[in-house]
Amino acid sequence: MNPIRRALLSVSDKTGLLELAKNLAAQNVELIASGGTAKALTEAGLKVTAVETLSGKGEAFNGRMKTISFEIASSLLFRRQDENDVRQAAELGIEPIDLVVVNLYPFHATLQKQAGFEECIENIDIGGPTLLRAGAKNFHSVTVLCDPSQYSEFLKEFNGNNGSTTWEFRQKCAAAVYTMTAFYDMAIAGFLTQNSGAALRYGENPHQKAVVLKDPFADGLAHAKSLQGKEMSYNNYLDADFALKTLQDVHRWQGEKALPAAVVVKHNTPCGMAVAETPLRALEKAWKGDEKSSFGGIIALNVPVTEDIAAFFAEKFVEVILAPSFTEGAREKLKKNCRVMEVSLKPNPSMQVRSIEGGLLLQDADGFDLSHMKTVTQKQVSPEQQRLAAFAMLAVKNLKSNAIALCRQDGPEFELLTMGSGQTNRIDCIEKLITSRLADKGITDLTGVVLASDAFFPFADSIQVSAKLGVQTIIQPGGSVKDPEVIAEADRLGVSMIFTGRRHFLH
Ligand code: 93A
Repeated sequence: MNPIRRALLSVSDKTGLLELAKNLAAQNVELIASGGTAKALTEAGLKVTAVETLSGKGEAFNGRMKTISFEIASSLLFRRQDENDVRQAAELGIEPIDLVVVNLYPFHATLQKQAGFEECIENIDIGGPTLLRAGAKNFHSVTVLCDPSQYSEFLKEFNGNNGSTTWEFRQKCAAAVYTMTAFYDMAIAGFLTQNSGAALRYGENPHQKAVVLKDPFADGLAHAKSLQGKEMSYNNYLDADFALKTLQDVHRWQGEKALPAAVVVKHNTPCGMAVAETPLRALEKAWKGDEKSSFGGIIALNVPVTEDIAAFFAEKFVEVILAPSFTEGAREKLKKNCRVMEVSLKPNPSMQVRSIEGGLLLQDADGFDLSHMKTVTQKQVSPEQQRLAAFAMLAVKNLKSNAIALCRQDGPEFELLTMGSGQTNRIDCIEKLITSRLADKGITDLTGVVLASDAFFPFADSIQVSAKLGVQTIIQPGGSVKDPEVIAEADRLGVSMIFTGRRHFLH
């Protein structure tokens, strides 16, 4: 890239500004700046071009218009490597700007100090993001700095590359700009949603504020139609999300000839799940997955909810029912408070976002692929049992790690018998949760049952405990250094085992 010749500076936070500007000026870079920034630079004895020299107009509307102009945006946007753009820029009298140094009005700090509504609105920066986003789009030729913490690295680049920067640095800066404007806009969106009366009643607990931001580029639960009942709460959304995703997995696993399926979720945990010949049988079996917990649960069904199905809930308390549709009769029959939502069974390929302190984690959704299933033990697994094993794997995929699921089949019907999840080790999951839940339910015969684990067994002990319970078939991802030992133990105990090659941690 050519050396930086002209820089545009417009900063609210003036930290590090003078040192940066002095370094630029020392290399004969022209400094163009907006009102307050220009003042700070001039006072330090630096020569500055006022931004209005380029835009042709001074600040207006009490600062709402400072840098927004055809001329300035063009200086940032035209493609230096494109003959036509270069010719057009010359015709229009547009000179390139090679460096943008902007940081935004302190919207977050304004919110934090609990300023009034008008002050918050005035602190929505429009010109700053425009400059940054324009420069970032053209990172091929433009360097964009949106935070004082970037200045020292920039100066190293600038001084080490004859007054220029590397492509890698510019691309990294461009990504930082779009990250910053995304978070900036998210804060504004949260603020306005909260103020517009569209906020949730509260967050996870009554003292926490919360909103749902619907991704306009996706559909799915956040956009689902709420037909009746109380307003969806923050926790309802989280649980409903688990119920729907699990149901969508079951639906995919079933393929074209789908039987009725039902999922019961409690506290982010699918504790009941069944496929049966009638919706009522599916519901009954799913409900009995963990009868103690199903009370107050979230239900997802893959069939239209009719009056018959609604009657199932007459004596039961459930928070939310999700289904592709509901008949009028069913809606009348369901309790008034029960939240009723129409959802699609088609999974949404949107990005998964989780928050950590000071940031977000983004990842693709966890896809379900059992094409690499293979039996690794001497004892083989029949095709029928393989189908049950796949069902068990999809159950465990939707449980919080470490997770174990036990599933059984009765002809065309499948159900989650019991599960253990959210444990810090796998052996406790089987020894404590699974064992006590089986005892609770009075189940002693596990013939035909498949045990699924979301991740590999690091030791053979889980195999021993499972076999002691009577488990004869296991499905797990495999991939442990101890796999040979685990397989040998399964062989010794006459247990059959399938490896899938795909782990399903859920944290
Ligand atoms: O109100 S604005 O959105 N309108 C603008 O045209 C504009 N251009 C830059 N705010 C604008 N800015 C922001 O002003 C910058 O992002 C920066 O935060 C601040 C710098 O103003 P000054 O140089 O007058 O101190």
